[in-house]
Amino acid sequence: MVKNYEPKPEHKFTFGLWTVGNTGSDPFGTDVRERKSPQDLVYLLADVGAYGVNFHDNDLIPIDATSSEAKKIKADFKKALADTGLVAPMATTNLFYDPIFKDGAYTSNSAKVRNYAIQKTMKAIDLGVEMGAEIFVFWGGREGTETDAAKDPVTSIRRTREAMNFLCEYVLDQGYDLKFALEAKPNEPRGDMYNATTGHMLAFIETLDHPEMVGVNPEVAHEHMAGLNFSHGVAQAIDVGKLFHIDLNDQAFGRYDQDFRFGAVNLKRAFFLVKLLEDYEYQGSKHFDAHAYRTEDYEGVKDFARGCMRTYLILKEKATQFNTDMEIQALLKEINRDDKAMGDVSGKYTPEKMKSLKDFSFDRKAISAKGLKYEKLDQLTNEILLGVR
Ligand code: GCO
Ligand code: MN
Ligand code: MN
Repeated sequence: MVKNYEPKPEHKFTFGLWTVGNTGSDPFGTDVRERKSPQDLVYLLADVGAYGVNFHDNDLIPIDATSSEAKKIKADFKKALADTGLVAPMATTNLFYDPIFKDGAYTSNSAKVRNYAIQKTMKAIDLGVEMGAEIFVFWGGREGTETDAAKDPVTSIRRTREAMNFLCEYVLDQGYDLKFALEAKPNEPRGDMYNATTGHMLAFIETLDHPEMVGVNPEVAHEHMAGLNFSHGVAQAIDVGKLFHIDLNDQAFGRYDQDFRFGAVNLKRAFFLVKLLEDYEYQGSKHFDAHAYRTEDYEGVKDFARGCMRTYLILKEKATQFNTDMEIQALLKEINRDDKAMGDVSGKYTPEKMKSLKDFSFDRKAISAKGLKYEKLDQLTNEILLGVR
């Protein structure tokens, strides 16, 4: 049987202009691929079967473009979307590239820089909405420090809150149907960045004036850079209904920001992530925020993009296999078996339950003597992934 892992619109696979448009430069070397226009990147994405394309304001319109240049670029981009049927579900602001943001945007010590950043974001929101975006991502690439002598961290958090509150009101005032998704990263390019993980972001969101408008955009590489289990952060976001968007890629722990193809480094972690997203029927875009190796030409960029989507779909199939494997399911059932004796003592607090729990006699030794069969469960998982089951 020839398996079909063709990406389809319902999978909602998206790429940023900056991902397939990455020219392979790094701090040690210049471009290895020629720069392509936004519309050419849309055609490339259509060619590999993607559903949508995301962009920073300046991926589409250079920061110094005149209004007539901007008009032409927008028309060309819209034509490419119409020609290909691709959508542009997410947009964002570049608040890190231009030297004005060398010490941050919303957290800069300069009131002019902070307000320029808010102005730039409002314009980026207008542009995103014009192209059809429903999600607006905030990644504060320069919001942090190299030395904490420079900024008071509490003030920085308060400044970020002030900016987010202002921008939420802006969206409401314009009557836009747009939600915000905050993306955490622990470091790079700054020495340390504020709200460093998805967990920090989730806590911060609850302090905003309109928390209902704001969720998270967790990224695999960013939590791996922090040495964390990505699926656990995503689970926390799912649990509180805040997984508005996701950045899929891969990254070895303890390395620089690698932005590898999804599943390129740690297939098992990728598997548990896909399984989590599928088990909980995540409905948002699956955005691949990654780029091809520097060794590649544009054929290699297409291999990279196809590989991201194909790996996701293969792992999705493996998740179904895991969920229907009789031996695995029997083990899981046994592990999670209801314990009738606990019915009267657990659940929501009542004085009666509390009393029965306090009086209950637990056979500690018998409970701990039982093996849990996780070795077997994990080996069966590996065998599914290795394709021998
Ligand atoms: C990074 C980030 C960015 C953001 C992008 C959208 O590590 O550079 O992941 O790629 O996702 O700026 O906000
Ligand atoms: Mn990243
Ligand atoms: Mn990202």
